[in-house]
Amino acid sequence: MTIPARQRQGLDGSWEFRAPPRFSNWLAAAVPGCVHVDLRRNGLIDDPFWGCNELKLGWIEQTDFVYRRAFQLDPELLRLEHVELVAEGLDTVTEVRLNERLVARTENMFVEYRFDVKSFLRPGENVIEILFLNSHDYIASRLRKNHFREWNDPVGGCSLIRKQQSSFGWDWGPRLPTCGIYRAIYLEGWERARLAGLTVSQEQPDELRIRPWIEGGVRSRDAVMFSLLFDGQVVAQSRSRAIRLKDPQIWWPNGLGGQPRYTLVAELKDGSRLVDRTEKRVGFRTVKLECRRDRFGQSFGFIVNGRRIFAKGVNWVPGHSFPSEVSAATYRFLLLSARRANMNMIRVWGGGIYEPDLFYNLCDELGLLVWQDFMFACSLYPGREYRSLYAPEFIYQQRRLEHHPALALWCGNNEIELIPELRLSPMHLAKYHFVFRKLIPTILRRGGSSLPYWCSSPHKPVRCVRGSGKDSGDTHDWSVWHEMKPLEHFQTTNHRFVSEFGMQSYPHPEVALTFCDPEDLNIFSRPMENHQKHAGGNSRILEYLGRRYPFPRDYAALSYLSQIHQAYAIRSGVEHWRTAMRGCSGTLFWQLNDCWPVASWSSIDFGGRWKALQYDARRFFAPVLVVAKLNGRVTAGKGNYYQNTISGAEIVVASDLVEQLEFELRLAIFHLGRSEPLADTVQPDGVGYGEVTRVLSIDLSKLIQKHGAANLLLRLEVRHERELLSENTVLCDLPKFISWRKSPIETSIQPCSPRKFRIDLKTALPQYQVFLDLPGVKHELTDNFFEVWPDQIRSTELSLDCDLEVADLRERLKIFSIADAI
Ligand code: BMA
Repeated sequence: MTIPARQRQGLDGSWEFRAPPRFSNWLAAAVPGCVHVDLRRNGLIDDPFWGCNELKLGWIEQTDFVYRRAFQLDPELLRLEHVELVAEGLDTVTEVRLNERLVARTENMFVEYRFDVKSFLRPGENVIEILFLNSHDYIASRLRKNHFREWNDPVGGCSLIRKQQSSFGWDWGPRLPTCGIYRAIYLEGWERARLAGLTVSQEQPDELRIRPWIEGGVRSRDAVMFSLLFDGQVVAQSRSRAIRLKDPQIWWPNGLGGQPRYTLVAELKDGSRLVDRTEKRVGFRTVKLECRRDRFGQSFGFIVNGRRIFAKGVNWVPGHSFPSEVSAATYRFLLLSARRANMNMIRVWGGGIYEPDLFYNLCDELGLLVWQDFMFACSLYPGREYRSLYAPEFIYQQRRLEHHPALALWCGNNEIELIPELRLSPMHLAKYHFVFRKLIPTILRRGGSSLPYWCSSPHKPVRCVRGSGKDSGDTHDWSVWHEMKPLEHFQTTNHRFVSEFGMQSYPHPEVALTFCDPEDLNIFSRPMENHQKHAGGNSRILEYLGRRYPFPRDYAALSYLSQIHQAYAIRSGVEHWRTAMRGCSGTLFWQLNDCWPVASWSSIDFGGRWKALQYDARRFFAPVLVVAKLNGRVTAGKGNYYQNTISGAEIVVASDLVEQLEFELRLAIFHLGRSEPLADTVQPDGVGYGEVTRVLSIDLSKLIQKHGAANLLLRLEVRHERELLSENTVLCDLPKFISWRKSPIETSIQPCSPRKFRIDLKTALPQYQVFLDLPGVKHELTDNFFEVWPDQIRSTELSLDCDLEVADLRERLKIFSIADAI
C-alpha cells in the first residue's frame, strides 16, 4: 500500500510563557497544559486546591498570557500542497501567530481549529506564539445591563463565552477559569484531498451508514473505499455509503452482552492513487428513544438492539478543574469503576467539556452508553447572534463522536427549561428555540445522525398534572436535597426516567487532608467551608444525618456517616424506580466524580477512593435486586414524638438478567444481641427480564412486640445455585435509636497473587456497615461498607499498588462500623 501523503509534525512539549507586565521573563511551560499548572510549576502560585488558595488566584482570569515555542520545520511538510496548523483544544480567546504574523483569532474551547499556514511557514526555524486574552475582559465587553445571572457563576457572565461553564464556579467546583493549549497541537500537511471525518450511523441491525467528509480536490462520489475488519481480517467492503454485514457481532451495553468492535477503514483515492486513509473503531448496535403515550403519561426509554433497557448509571463532571490534567489512567479508572458498579450509562453533563476521544473509546470498550449533553447549563444563552460560534462546535462534535457505538443520545442542554425567566421572556424563549429546537437538530440531521435528540435535560414533552400519577420525559428530582424533602419522597413519584438526583457526603479524612491541616478537619473551618461549594450544603448534610443517624464523634465518623447516608438515600430512589412497575426506564444519579477534593454528591472521592455509595451502587445496580418494601415508617410530628408504624414487609425481586432466572430468596431475621437468627426462611421463585416479582409478604408485628423494633435486622439474599445475586439489609427502626453493639471482628488475610489479598471477616454479633480502611496505602477493595453476620464469613478482595507483608497489612488495617461512629 502506498503511504498517503498526510504528514504531521507535533508541537506539543516544551513551550514558554509570560504575562507582561506582571512577569516579563519567559518561563517554562508544558503543552498540553494550562496556565495554572505552569504557574504552579514555576513556583509563582501555591497549590490552587489547598485551603483557601483558590481565593487568591482571581487575578489569573483577568490576565493575558502569551505562550510561544520555536521549532525546526520538517522540510518534507513544505513540499506538500497544504500545511495546516491543527489545535485540538485552545482555551479560549486567543490570537495565534506564526513568525510574528497573525494567523487567526479563536474564541471557542469546544472546537478543533485548523488553519492553512503554508504561507506563514519558512524553512528552518519558525516561532509559534499564542496570546491568551483574559476571559474577564471578553465577558465584560459582551455584558449588557440586563444580563440574566447564571445559577452557579458567582460573578456572572460565563454564558457569554464558549468555555467550560463549571470552571467559573459550581456547587461542587472552585472558580478557577484557566487558559492554555489543553489538547494536542501540530502541523499537518496533505496533498490534493483529505478525509476530514467519517460519520457512522445505524438504523438497521446489519448495516452501517457512513458519511465521509472530504476536503480538497477529490470529489467523485465513489472516491472512498470502505473496509470493515474484525480481528485484523477484512469482513466486508463497499464503495457506497452503506456497509452491510451478514450476522454481525452485536455491541451491547454492560450487563446485556459483549462489546465486540470492528475497525472501519476508509481510503480516499484519486484514480488509483491513495490520497488519504483513516480508521475508526465501530460497533453494530441500534439505539432508539421510545416516547409513547401510555397509562402513566408518556414513556421515556432506550431501546438498544430492539431490547428495552433499564438505564443504570451516573452523571459525569470534568475529572479535574484543569481539563489537561486528567490522565489516561484516571479516565480508565473512573469509567472502569462505573462498569464495576454494574452501570450501563453515563451522562456527560452540559456544564463541563466534550471529553477527549479516549473517554468515548473507553465507554465503547466498557459498554457504557453515553448520554451526551451539548455544553450549555443552568443559564440563558445568546441565540442567533452566536450562530457563528455555535455551528462549528456542533458540527465538529457530531463528526467526532457519532460513530461511537456507546453514544446513545444527544441532549441540548442541562436544566435550561427549569429557568422560570425562560417562559417569562419572549426574547429568551426565541433564543432558546433557535439554539435547541432549530440549530442543533438541523445540524445533527444534516450531518446524518441516527441518534435520538432530546432538547434539554430535564424535558417534559407532555405536561402532566403534578400528583396525577402521570409523567413524561426525564426528571431531575431534587426534592430530596435541594428542597430537603424526606427520602420517602422518592416512593411517591412516577418518574419515567430520572437523569439526576443526589445526596452530598464528606470526603474521606485522608482526602480532606490534601487540602487542610489536621486542626482544620472541622466542617466549619475556613478551608473546609471553601471546599463545600453549595451554600446550604453543610446544613443540609447535618439535617439529613440528624433525621436518621446518631451524632458523630469526630470528622472521621461524620464523613463515614455522611457516606452511608448518601448510599442509603440513592439506594432508596433506585429501589423504588427499579421495582415500582410504574414504567420508569432508568436512573442516573448525580454524580460519579469530582474535579477537586470537596464535599459533594460524588460517589468517588477526588483521587479515586470509592465512597460507600459507589460500593452500594454495585449492589443496587446488580442485574438482580431484592428489595423489602416496609409497611409503615418512623415519623415525628408535633412535640417531636416519634412513632414507629412498621409492622411487616413485602419482598420483591427485580431482574434485568437476559435469561429467565430461577432463584431462592432467603430471609433471616436477626436480633442485634444474638448470634443465631430468630427466623430463617427460604422461598424459591423465578423472574424474567425486565420483570418484578413479589416473592413474600411478612408480618413482623409479633417479633417487634417481643424484641422491640430497634433490635431487629432483616437480611435478604437472592441466590441461584448458591451464587449470591443480590443482598439487602433492612432496619426496623432509625439507626439513631438503635443501641449498636460492638463485637470484635476477626480477620484472616490470605495473599492470593502479587499485591492481592483475600480478607475474611467473622464476628459473633451482627455488625452494620463495616468499613475496611487502609490509611496511607493506595488500595482497592472489591467490596466494602457491608454487614458482617454471625452465621457467615464475609470476604472481600484487596489490591495494592505497592508491596506489603501480611503482618504489615494486619497492623494497618482499620475496621470501622456504625458502633465506632458514635
Ligand atoms: C444538578 C446539576 C448541577 C448541580 C447539581 C447539584 O441540577 O445539573 O447543576 O451541580 O444539580 O446541585
